[in-house]
Amino acid sequence: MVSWLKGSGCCGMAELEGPEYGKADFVLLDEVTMEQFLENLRLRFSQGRIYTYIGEVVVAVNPYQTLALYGPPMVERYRGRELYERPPHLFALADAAYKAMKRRAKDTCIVISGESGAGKTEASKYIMQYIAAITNPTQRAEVERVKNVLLKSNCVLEAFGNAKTNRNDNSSRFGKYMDINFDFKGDPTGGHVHNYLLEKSRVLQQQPGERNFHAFYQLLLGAPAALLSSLHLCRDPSTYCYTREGAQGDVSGAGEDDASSYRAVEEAMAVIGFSPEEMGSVRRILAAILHLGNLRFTQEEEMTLVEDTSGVSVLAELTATAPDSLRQALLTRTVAAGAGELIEKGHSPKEAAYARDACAKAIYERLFCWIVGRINAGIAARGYDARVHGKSTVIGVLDIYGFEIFDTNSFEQFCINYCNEKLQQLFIELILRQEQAEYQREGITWQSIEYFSNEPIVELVEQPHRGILALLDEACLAAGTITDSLFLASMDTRLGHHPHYTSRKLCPTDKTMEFNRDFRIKHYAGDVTYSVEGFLDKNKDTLFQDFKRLFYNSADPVLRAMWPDGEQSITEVTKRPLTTGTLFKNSIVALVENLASKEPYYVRCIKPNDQKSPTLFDVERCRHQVSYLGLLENVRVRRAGFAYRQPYHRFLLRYKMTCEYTWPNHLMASDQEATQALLEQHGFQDDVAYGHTKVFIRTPRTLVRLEQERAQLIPIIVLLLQKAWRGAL
Ligand code: AD9
Ligand code: MG
Repeated sequence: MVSWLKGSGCCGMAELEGPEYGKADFVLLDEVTMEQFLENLRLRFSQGRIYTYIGEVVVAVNPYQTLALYGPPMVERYRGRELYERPPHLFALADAAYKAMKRRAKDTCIVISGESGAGKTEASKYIMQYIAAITNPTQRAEVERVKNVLLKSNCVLEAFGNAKTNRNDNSSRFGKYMDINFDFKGDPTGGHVHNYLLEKSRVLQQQPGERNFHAFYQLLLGAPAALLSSLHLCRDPSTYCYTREGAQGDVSGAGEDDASSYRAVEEAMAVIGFSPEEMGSVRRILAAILHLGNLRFTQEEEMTLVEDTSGVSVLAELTATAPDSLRQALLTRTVAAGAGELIEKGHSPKEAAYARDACAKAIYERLFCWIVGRINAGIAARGYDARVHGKSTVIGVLDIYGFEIFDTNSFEQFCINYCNEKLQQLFIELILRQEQAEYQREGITWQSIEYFSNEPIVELVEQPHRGILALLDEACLAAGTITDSLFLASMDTRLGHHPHYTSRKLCPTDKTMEFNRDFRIKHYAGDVTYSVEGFLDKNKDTLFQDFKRLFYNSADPVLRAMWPDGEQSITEVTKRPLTTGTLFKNSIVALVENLASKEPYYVRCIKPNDQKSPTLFDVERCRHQVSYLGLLENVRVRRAGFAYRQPYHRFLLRYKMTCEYTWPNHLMASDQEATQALLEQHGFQDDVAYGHTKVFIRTPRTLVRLEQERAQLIPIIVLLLQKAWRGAL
């Protein structure tokens, strides 16, 4: 009896009280100020309470330590529970998304955001792990297979898409959206991964202290000696230009991890369904990229030559291409000379080096996309017939790069930040829409809320014909003479009036920007100065048709499958391929449409410090993140309507002891009437609204007062119960 009273089925709510625990939900702050928000976050972080709600949004602080928060007992604690019944947790959110999907046959999605190293990928894995743990109670073999493949896919995606950066040892260098399909019983039947903008420039170059993608080191340090020798590789990553930086200093200390990861990835690939031949091709392609990076070009008389010809034969062997064709693709390019005529144009050594690098990036990107496609084939829902099995529902999990402001920001940051603008826009819209939908469902009048709209910033980037991406495409289409700085000049002329755009020319006194190089966008998350250098090149992303044709003609079926566009001849390649910026924009627009069609759940991750310390709470770093994630605004939106809501029976379960009409049990016709009587006795009638199934409380203060009353009564009730017990004994 005592434990029933203490628990009241609402352990999470217990955290709403004591100042020593901090507030489990930010809507309960006395005042919505940045200082109070940060203090609450700090207090909870210092106690290992890394999760806090804003209504149904989970704010998660990276603990940088292993916490006993995710094992089977925790899964059991959250299974089937309502959000507020237990302390805030990712599992509670995953359960809420799962329940909505199962009970109401709603497609749901979980959007995880935050900056690099904030814990997005870890969160996405815990969510998947939870869903895997609570499904398939009858152990159906096919469902187990799907779950296994879904979980294993992370390991493979991380090997090829993650790298060590200065911010995160396992940084995802691509955006990931994974759909998990469920049958009418709520068991996973399959899934699909969408990947976004892999940071392929990393193949060529890394910042000091950073590494190339894990897969290269895993191969070099983990493959058996005989295999390495068949790939003409040696163990030492510093032998290869593309992995040399990553082999410096303490970075190479990751060797043992790489070797064991190599085995784990091989095993995961086999489970997913990669054939031994396919895995062989993947290894050869990785090796080919490393060899390609070591090719050097010289000039003799008028001719450009490859310095070390043995490199070409090794490459030809690994890519299953003819050595002569390979040499030709490296040293020349075919151009259409009009009237269907083709001429061969020799590269200078510099051009050949550029083409080599473009080729290496393209091979890796296509390899990555092929692997994602192969994973998708492995997790595709098999034998699922909606007519027989009922409608399939989906939970989507989005783990995508957060807002980035570096010392130097380039085209990649521009794309990533545009993506974040779009997601933020969606976040505000959906949070408001969701609130509105709930009020409507419950028959409660809703007043609309003023909020900051970042629409003008989104338009600045994506508007057809006038936005930055359109001007960039225009510059890329222009004849060869146009340069990055001319593109900047055209933006200055056409966008100079825009309130969110500026540059040094438009604001000559601002010495934080360089003439002819920088422009600045006033993002919702803060001002970001972009260097225009490389914008044209990265957007055009030219790869000569000669390489595409070469690989299309490869005898290796995997490599060949990656280059379907290599079939076209030069004269046919008249239509320019879409640019990187436009492709990215299209994929993000589609993503946003997809998310908007689902019921969203949000995880907002915060990185407490840059030292990966489990104890340090860097207030300034956190302030910045809270601000650009729009968390205060989120709290305000939540409080502007009704800060708190609860089904009647749960509300009574918790507060019935505070009212004579409801304690120990009410005798009224409905829980709603009893709730009404309770709240009126306290004089709270003007601060509440009664929905069809839930009571809505406008201000947190009312709830706090109820909580205080309850806290005062509990010891008295416990004492009375103990007395009664003793009497009974
Ligand atoms: V990036 O944008 O991909 O660079 P993420 O994905 O936000 O970044 P990630 O999930 O990779 O960050 O977390 C970074 C590191 O923080 C992990 O490798 C863990 O060492 C650590 N981390 C994150 N979340 C947790 C957690 N819940 N428990 C323990 C954690 N450690
Ligand atoms: Mg990540």
